[in-house]
Amino acid sequence: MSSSHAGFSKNESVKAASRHLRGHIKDELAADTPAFDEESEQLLKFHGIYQQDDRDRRKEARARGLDKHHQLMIRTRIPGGVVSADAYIAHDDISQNWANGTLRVTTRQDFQLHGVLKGDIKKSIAAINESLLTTLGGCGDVERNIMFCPEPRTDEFHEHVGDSISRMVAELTPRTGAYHEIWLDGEVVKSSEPEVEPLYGEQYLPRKFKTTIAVEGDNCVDVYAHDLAIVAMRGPGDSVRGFNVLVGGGLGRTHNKPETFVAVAQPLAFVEADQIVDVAREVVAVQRDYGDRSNRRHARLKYTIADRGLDWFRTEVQSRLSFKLQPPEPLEWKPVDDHLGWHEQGDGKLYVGIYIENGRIGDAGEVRSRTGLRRIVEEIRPQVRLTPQQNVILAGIDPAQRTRVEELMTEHGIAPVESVRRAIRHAMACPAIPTCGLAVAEAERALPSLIRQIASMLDELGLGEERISFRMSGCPNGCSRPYLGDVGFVGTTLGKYDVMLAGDFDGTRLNRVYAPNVPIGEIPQLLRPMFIEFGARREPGEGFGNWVDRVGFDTLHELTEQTA
Ligand code: SRM
Ligand code: SF4
Repeated sequence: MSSSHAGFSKNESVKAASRHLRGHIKDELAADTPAFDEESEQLLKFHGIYQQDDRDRRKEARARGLDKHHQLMIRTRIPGGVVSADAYIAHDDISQNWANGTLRVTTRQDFQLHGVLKGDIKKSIAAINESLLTTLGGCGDVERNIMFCPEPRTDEFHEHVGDSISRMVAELTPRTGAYHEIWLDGEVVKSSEPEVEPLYGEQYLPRKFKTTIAVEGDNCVDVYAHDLAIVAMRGPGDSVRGFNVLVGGGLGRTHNKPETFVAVAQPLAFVEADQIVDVAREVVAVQRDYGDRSNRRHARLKYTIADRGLDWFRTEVQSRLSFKLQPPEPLEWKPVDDHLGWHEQGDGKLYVGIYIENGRIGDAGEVRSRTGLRRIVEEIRPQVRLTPQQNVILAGIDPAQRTRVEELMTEHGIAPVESVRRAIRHAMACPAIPTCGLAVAEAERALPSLIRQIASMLDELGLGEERISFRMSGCPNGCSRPYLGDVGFVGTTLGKYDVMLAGDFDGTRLNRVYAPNVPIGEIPQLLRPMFIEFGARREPGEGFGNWVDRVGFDTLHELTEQTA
């Protein structure tokens, strides 16, 4: 392992000295202070906890000579986004009792709870664990939540893939007694045998690592954004023929730092159905051994592969396996399915995908999705599934219960997807201000108004039924995957966004900056002439991003100047 090299970033020594993620979190937790120190802040991430402050209250605090309003964000790691009714209710309770009254569905199918105070963190984590979920590995330099297409299916194919995912989760979850000791009052391990962390060692990974699993043909999990992307291929009947494996995707970048860049995952290999867990482990292990531990901005797998080459990477992974990697197969994608609305799930039951604006389950004005979902989950007890588009699926509903679910939705202002305008349905924004410390612009609070203006404009131009994706991030880190949509809005400073175009709805191609630093108020008028030209000139069935990519930015500039 490269852990003996000099020139490590500071985080590396914090991890190495942490005794498998213990540090002094336990002592700090017991101390009567509003916040954790810097070292604990880094280690807490591995436990699924981020120390934040309420940015809306910074000014007021400064004016009154007070410290920041410290609070914590908890991220529960939810493989494939599958949540039992009990776990849903537990999270809803925490959101009411100890967090800010909302539950946030993330772009990686997790729940986030914001605004938890230090004094309430331990009971919150305990309640999550009692509901049989964990926050361990929600953040930090380890394998993050493993995503999977959330469509509820009970066939053999899904069962087989589900089993591979469970084994992968077990293999890639950090092994440490620290989590139980700190949060669940587990016994302190005092054995004379040292605790062994077989995969991550003492220093864990150089950086976060993200894995997703798609079902052949459906890219609803945004395969190309991932360090490791796995595509399950169908065989005869309901069998799994094997998996295509892609590596080295990642969307984070930093303004004015050209050494940081966005990259799409590239095809690595095809492997047999029973080989995927070994491949996943060894891909992670190669990144553990060769990833850059001196510069955290250059530490994701995409940089290891850019520096050393994909062929080198394949050879290195191959050398650790007892079977032969086969050449990757070409992939074909059907139009992405967001799995919203009512559907049969193949076992006589129904599921309904419910649109949640920017993943924020809360009670605001007419829309009371928090109370509404809570009542449905308590009464009907469906399984809940969180989608990569920040929405919620309720599964396993008896056809006889459909009317009741619809009644409760209406009563709480939860719109059926058919009445959600397309532009709104296909939009996503990251949390940004006030909770995210890295935000330079608004996102979740700015998009609702902008997207309604855009939706009205599209209606007016007869394009209201078009599937166009709009994704907004409050900084270039790209948490709402803005670089993989038809249109990306990437915050550059308060009130301004790079407008990115020429991606596609199915997330197979990166978009590019069309207009930098556009004030948010000017975005509708920037887009309007493009939509007019798109409506007039596109080929039948051609999507907006594909059309922009085909005509090119130069022609688009000329056309829009004429139209404007
Ligand atoms: Fe993210 C950091 C929110 C998905 C790239 N992300 C953050 C933090 C934790 C800010 C921080 O480090 O202090 C944000 C917390 C905000 C808040 O107040 O809640 C944050 N990221 C999110 C979520 C909640 C956005 C959302 O709208 O749902 C998503 C949580 C996912 C989860 O459940 O695990 C989220 N983040 C993503 C994605 C999309 C994905 O993974 O599919 C990306 C781009 C893909 C990638 O990783 O390359 C992403 N987040 C980042 C980065 C840039 C990483 C890089 O390689 O440069 C950071 C900053 C960092 O790590 O230093 C970041
Ligand atoms: Fe924060 Fe930037 Fe991620 Fe948005 S994209 S949540 S602003 S880190």
